[in-house]
Amino acid sequence: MTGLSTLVAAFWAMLPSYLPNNAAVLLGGGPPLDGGREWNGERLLGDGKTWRGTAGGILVGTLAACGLNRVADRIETTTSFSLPRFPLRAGVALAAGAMFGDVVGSFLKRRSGRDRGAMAPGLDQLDFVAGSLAFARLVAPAWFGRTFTRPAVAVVLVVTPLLHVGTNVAAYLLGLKDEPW
Ligand code: CTP
Ligand code: MG
Ligand code: K
Repeated sequence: MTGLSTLVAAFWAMLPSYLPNNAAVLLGGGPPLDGGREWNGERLLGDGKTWRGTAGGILVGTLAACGLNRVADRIETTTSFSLPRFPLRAGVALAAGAMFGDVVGSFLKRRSGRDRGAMAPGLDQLDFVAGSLAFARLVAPAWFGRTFTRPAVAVVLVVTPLLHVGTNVAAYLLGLKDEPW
């Protein structure tokens, strides 16, 4: 595989992980996951993690995986790229893992005294990736091994923070998000 195909395949494999975060921003609101509960004087997760955003994110990521499978054939016949396909359990794992990683990130931010929306460089950009990869590896180990080779993981770790910063600045400029991170 050339460098470009590795990059494209790794990006494709991560789309069901990237989309839930953006979907949660658009669909979020309403009752928080933690029900307002506190731990040691700080919220357990905070008002930024809602049932609606989490469920919507998992649904959108899973549907994206199914949709990507449908267009992959056509892209492969018209380009030289070789794209991964998502077994249903892999799609669900990537989407749910992304939302889980993001929730763990918020949990850690609250424990370190950061209020909702506060920046946590590194954590903000990679918590959902860690969750996605961990869930996918657990639920679909053979598929994970084939899809996330070492070069693919390296691509993901470099490309994701850049994409995350880019999409969040865009969402902020569009007035969809309160902070540009
Ligand atoms: N969101 C949601 N449910 C989630 C994740 C996100 O409803 N599981 C929505 C919330 O409206 C949230 C917005 O998407 O405010 C932006 O997400 P994020 O930046 O992850 O949350 P923050 O508000 O920054 O909160 P935290 O400090 O806990 O990360
Ligand atoms: Mg945030
Ligand atoms: K976050």
